[in-house]
Amino acid sequence: MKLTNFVSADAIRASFSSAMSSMYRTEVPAYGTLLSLVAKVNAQTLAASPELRHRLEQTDTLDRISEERHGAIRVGTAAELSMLRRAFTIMGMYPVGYYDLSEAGVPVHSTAFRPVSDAALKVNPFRVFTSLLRLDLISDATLREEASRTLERRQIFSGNAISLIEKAEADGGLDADEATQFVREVLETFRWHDRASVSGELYNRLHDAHRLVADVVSFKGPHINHLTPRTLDIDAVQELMPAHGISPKAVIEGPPARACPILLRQTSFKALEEDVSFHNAEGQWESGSHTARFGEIEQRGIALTPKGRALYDQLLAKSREVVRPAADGSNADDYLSELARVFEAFPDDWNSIREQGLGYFRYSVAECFPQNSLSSREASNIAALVAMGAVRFDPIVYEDFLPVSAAGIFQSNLGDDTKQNFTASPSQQEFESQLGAAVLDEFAHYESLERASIDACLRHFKPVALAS
Ligand code: OOG
Ligand code: NI
Repeated sequence: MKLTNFVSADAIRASFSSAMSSMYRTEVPAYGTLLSLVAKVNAQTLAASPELRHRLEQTDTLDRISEERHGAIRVGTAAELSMLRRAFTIMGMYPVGYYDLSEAGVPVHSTAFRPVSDAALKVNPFRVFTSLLRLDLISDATLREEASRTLERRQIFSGNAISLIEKAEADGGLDADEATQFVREVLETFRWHDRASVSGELYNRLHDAHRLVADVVSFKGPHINHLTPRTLDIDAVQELMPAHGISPKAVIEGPPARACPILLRQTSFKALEEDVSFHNAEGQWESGSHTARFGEIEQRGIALTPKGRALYDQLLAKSREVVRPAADGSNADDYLSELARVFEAFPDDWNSIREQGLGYFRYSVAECFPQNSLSSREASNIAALVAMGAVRFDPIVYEDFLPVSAAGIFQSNLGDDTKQNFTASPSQQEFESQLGAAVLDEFAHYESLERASIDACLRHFKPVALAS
């Protein structure tokens, strides 16, 4: 019998996430500053809120917080996207959700590669928001053609990376040496290159069409453009950023501050202007600059049901009808107070959120509950078990992204003058065929997690019910 010692996908992901974080810290030192600031605020928040600490301990999710981050990349072709999917599969990361950003003036559509099972998320929840450029939305046909030829010529993966991906697929895994090499080789795809692969002249034309097109097409690979640690108090970090030499964007994206956090709140610091060089017609290097890489932080709250999400979308749209946040921050206070006012309509205690079917919860058997005090009717009814205190419930964390927030993050980093209109054209089917796989429906997934936790509680109490 052949003995194989494969490294688990979770372990490969954890080591990749950590390698990516070290690389980005060297490339963008402000990201390191942000990491220390977030660690400090998280420690203070936990010290000040024993209840939050207890909840995180009870749900076995305290340890993942300090390791937690997401990154983002933008690729140019279907072939690049589908090879990435194969690489991420080896790290236990699967495409979840479809995001159409064309509606928000950004010519991409996206998914998030992330671990999906509870167990995998606990080991390391690293995720990568991955966007595919939509050249079809660029109106200049000549430019479109040049961009597409440039993209066709590049290979964003090393030969070794591709061989290791193929080997893992054929063998069903990678041994320790191969896993180490795999992490090293795949990391190269995300590295920053300060020498553009196009001329300054073509760069300028791509840039004029849309800054994002220049960012995707002009370089050797899809450099990681930000990494985002998870904070337990985003308002505190936002406020402390300037004192640490980081200037945050004007407003935090997403819902307002609440006692019971919902979905996702995010803020970023502006992309840096970096020196790059372009070759000219004589084949010499000329210096120029490019703005793409930034830093971001996020605070995660409960995953909402379709009903809860519809209410969130409706309230967000309503507040933006009254005040649209200006990029320069001039109306930030007005926007935030309007947002807080409008969101009063969203219940802000866990039980109401649960009873009204707005959010997903994980149910678990309460410690030291005297089982024999239950009737069989009570033991088979989750609502009754909750009401009696036999079962506790904790919010399921939202592990995904929000299109309006993502658009805000894109915009603030593309330069605020670049608001462009594209015809909204969501095309999930096309995206899935470019990806080479279907994306997971996030609502169905959260629902199945909730359902499984309910079933486990009911199974736990069932023997008691039969005996009574
Ligand atoms: C991705 C922006 C979206 C988020 O956190 O919503 C994103 C990008 O700029 O490529 O990362
Ligand atoms: Ni992000």
